[in-house]
Amino acid sequence: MKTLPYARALRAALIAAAIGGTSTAALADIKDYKFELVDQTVQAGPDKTITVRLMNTKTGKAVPDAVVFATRLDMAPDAMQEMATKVTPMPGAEPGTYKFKATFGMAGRWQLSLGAKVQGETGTVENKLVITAQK
Ligand SMILES: [Cu+2]
Repeated sequence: MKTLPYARALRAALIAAAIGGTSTAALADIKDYKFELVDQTVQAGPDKTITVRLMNTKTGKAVPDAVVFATRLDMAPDAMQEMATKVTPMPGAEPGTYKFKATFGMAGRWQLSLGAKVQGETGTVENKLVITAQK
């Protein structure tokens, strides 16, 4: 009697593996997605808007409805990784683009670390983009 639940669990696992294998083969890879900046530069100062676009590099199309999160914005490109600023998501972006608000306290290069979960894809898109804040 002890073997029955085990057999059932094993069969369920095999079916899940078969389904999982089929669906991943049919879908794009998470590496086929990347972020790009809509504008490469911002003005230095408080409450500036950053707009990024999430692209599917295989189709060349922007990807709407992804769960996008900014994990960090700092001045690592100008050797000031300890100079970090808060990044706040903002609504109202066009489909496939994602907006954030941040204070750029200093002119120079800022690195934005982004992550995204794409519907129907396993894994996380992770990119770092460099934005130049101008005086
Ligand atoms: Cu700085």
